[in-house]
Amino acid sequence: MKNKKHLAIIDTPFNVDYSNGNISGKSVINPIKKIKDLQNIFEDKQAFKNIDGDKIIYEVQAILPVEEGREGGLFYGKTIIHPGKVGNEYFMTKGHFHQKVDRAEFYWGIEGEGMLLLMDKNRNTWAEKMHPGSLHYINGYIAHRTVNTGTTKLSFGACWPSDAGHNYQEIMDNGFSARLKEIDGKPQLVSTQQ
Ligand code: PAN
Ligand code: ZN
Repeated sequence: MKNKKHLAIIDTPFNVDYSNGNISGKSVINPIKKIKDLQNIFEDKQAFKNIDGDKIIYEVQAILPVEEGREGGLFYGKTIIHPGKVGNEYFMTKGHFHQKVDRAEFYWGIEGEGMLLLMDKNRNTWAEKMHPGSLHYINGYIAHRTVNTGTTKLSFGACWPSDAGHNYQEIMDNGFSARLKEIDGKPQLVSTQQ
């Protein structure tokens, strides 16, 4: 059979706009998380109820060139977290361990200011500052959540193995052992452990 790609110059399948990280190309997916999708994520239940459930908290653009769960491929994504707070806790992602828990990931800051919250299996939590140009290696076995601590949108890129999967349940049930709150006008990590 004739190989159609032999000696062929083909169109670039995907493009990234380096001013804002936007991804274009066929089969870019665009899941959106609204406040109503983030039940039990934020601490202040009253402040949570007072926000319109349709308010968009974060959006993802992702390229999944192979089927999710297949070993050997890579996924590429961009996340935008809008600025804002629920009470004094900044808008953030749900956060997850990978389903295949040893799978690692790269994140890199594109726009805005934030923090990458990381937690190991023993529930030790720490945070890395995110800003345009910051680069973060997230080892396997480490839960990760991103937080917009600024007043403009936080955008960051990500690349992760196609068989990593997402374990959201662990975080839904037990959360991280610290929350990022605005205290005295600046972001501070506050322990949730007794
Ligand atoms: C990222 C995240 C993305 C949204 O692509 O999936 O930032 O965060 P949540 O998945 O926690 O809602 C990633 O870490 N992929 O593995
Ligand atoms: Zn991940």
